[in-house]
Amino acid sequence: MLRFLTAGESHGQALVVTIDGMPAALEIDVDALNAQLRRRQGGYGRGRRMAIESDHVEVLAGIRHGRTTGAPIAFLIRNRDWVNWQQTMHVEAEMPEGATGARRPEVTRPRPGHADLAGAVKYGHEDIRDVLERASARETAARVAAGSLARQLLGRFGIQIASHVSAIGDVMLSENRVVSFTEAAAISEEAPLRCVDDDVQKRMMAAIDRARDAGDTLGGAFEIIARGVPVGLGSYAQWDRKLDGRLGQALMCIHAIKAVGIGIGPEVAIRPGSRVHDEILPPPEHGMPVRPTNNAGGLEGGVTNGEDIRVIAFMKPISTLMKPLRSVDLATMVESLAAIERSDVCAVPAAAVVGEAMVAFVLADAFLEKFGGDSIEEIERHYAVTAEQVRHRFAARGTIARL
Ligand code: EPS
Repeated sequence: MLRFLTAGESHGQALVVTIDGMPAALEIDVDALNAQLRRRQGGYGRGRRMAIESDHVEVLAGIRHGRTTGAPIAFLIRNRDWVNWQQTMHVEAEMPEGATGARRPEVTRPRPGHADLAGAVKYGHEDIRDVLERASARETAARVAAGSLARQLLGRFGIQIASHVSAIGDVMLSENRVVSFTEAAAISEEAPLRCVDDDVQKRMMAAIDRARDAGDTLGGAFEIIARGVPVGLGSYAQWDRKLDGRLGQALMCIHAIKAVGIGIGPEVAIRPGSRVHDEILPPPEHGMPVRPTNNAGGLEGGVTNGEDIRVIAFMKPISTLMKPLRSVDLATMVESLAAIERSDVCAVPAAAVVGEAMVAFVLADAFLEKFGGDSIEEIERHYAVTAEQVRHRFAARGTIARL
């Protein structure tokens, strides 16, 4: 239903993103969208690039008089850093007159963990810059723009998304600490790592400082929580319609994410069934049965069950190390230290914002599948009919139970 494609190099002129499938007549708040881009730029442990950029979208298509038209939407996010890179990144075959910045040497020593080696071999590049420019996590700015649009569609129907950082390296929230949506949503944007526990956050920052001093990097984990998601998105009926699988893909494809869990995630493998499955209890009055726990993370059989969606993603440490690992210079095939590119020490809080955007996009896609229409008005009608159907079903059962 919804699709997006991005283009752009980390140090090229700009990132572009095209979003197809957004219904007509959705009011768009461009400031709110830019606020999401700003959130992505933050977090303790980021490098100098984020001091250069001030990401914001220029709307090129698909929005008129503040509302979507139903046509594809296109955004442009300029790279301010472009002025420093024109001599290295120019599009023209020959360096154009007046190109600014510095002419940087070719990158020939692949960084372990990055796409450098596999990408250079796959595409036949001598200069690894042709790989790293596109493999860079800079691209996630474009995803946040697309996801934030999806988020505004979801918001129209009362679905909200928040996240929190639960681990940086081996510093983490205690295992049984369940963070509610309200707690995650209340985290101040000023919180350096967007962790709900101040003491843990201080220890996380100290761990980042230690990694920086050692020329090393750190990964971590973050959780995304979506509230207000109606029952019945996704389906158990076919593999590619299972929403947990679709969310897994959407998070796994974020740069540096190596594992994803739904609900209590890998913990399900350890606990007995009696401590994994969420019991189903009669509602106090009428309506859907209630669930005293949400270990399933709002998904059973690949279908939303009306509880909060909870997904956790695990990020590896960034692969540019200031104290580089061993590599091979592909120009000479001699062992040498990996290349050093300007980079972050830790980008987990930024990845969490990207995670929110990707989850928003997948949920909006599934939402349109179930309640779809070409305009907001049409979708509202479909949504209202389904909500009434669910209400009616349980109201009727409640009556029978009382008899
Ligand atoms: C990023 C921009 C990049 C990096 C980072 C994410 O900018 P630069 O390469 O100019 O410093 O800060 O990307 C990586 C860590 C990576 O390995 O690609 C951004 O906009 O988020």
